Amino acid sequence: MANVEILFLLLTLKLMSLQYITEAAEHVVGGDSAWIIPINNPSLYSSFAASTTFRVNDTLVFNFRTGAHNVATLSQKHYESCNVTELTESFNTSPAKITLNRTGDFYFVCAFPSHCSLGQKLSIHVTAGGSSSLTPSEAPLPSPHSGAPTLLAVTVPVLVMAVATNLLFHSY
Ligand SMILES: [Cu+2]
Repeated sequence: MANVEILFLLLTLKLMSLQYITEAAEHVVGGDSAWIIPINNPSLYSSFAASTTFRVNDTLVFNFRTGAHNVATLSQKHYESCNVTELTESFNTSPAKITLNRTGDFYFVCAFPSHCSLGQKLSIHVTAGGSSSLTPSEAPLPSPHSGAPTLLAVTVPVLVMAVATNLLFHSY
């Protein structure tokens, strides 16, 4: 009897974890290259944006040397022309974590002189979350850029072990 309970429990936890993964992901901007002037790879941030799916409630993580760069949001017009005198918001301490709280386009630059025009800029398009309409079996695979699944991979088995141990203890 205990085996059936454990199996059911495992299945429930598995489904819960899948549901959780679809809710929000963390995207490390530029991956290992982080947030820099992309001298050796001018398309670093446009490629990153093109290869990543951004959904509402996902988080962008900008890693940079505090004091050497920053992250600022601004309008599309000012983004295109790298006009860093008209900023909406700026983040000066690394890591800058920015939650994508709406759908649509987001524009980021480094506001240090000439960094934007040298390519330290990122524009992304955010789409609706959609997790509530998906059943876990239909959920997309977690993004390789996401931090959440890594954490879950550790926490879920530990949780399962704890509950399973508890069940076994009570059934004997
Ligand atoms: Cu910079």
